[in-house]
Amino acid sequence: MPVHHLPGKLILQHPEGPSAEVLLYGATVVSWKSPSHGSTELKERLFLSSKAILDGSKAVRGGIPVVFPCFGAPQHPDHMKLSQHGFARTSTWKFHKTVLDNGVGVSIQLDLHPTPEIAKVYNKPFQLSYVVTLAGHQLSTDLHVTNPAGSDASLEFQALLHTYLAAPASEVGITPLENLKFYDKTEASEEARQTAKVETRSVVDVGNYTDSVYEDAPQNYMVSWGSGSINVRAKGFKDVVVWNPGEEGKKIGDMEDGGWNKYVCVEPGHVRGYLELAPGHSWIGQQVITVKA
Ligand code: TA6
Repeated sequence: MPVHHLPGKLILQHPEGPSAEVLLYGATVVSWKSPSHGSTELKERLFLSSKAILDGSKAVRGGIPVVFPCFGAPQHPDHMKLSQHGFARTSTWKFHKTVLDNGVGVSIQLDLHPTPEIAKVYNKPFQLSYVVTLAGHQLSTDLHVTNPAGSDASLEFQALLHTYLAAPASEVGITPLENLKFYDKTEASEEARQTAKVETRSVVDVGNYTDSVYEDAPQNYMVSWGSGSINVRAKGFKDVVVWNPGEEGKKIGDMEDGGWNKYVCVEPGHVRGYLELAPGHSWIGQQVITVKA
């Protein structure tokens, strides 16, 4: 089960057919092909806009962008020079090693450490590692954040895996989010966007423009539609974001025509409040995506 090294990207190839493609740019997984159970037909499980810019000049519209150290527009004093969703998804990571290649799974590690480019917008010590693991019907992505031992202060950050799951948006239902507190970013006023709501639906759809930040979520989600279902399990990510722009997607320059009908973003993250690491300490946020049907 080899790992193919191509210019600027890695391809993980499973002997039974599944594959994943990871750009060094942003450590962005841009493709994951896996069969449904009982079938050998490989299906693309992630959405990647046909208008996505892949030359390293802009965050990728699709796949699994890595969001660090801030989610959304920066608010923390350490983050005020950053762009939306931070610098991890727009930095070039380095291949560190093949972690596992045993015929059952293949796993690679990419690293991101401070660079002169990052130092222009962020001056805190950090070390990131990202481990991508491909198995027969599963893809795992683990983000490791370390505040180096020599650092003289705590590291405060947010993190999220901005996963674009390929699915017919008009048919999708996400469970279990009922009774969770959430913040609705589609509200017109900042005050309304900061006012907690409670989810009353047993099955959440994205038939309309949806941008919901669920706090203290169960870290185990089912994303289902007519013919398919995907399980998303998280660890270390206490919140989850559900996003689909609907017709608002027409305003997104690198969104293909009608692209918003082809995905739902289910994004495990720690985005309400900040994680804090003392010098020498680490944190791991993990997402395991499994094809169920
Ligand atoms: O995760 C949802 C979200 O924060 C939305 O508000 C929308 O901005 C989306 O991320 C995409 O952000 P981007 O910076 O990639 O255009």
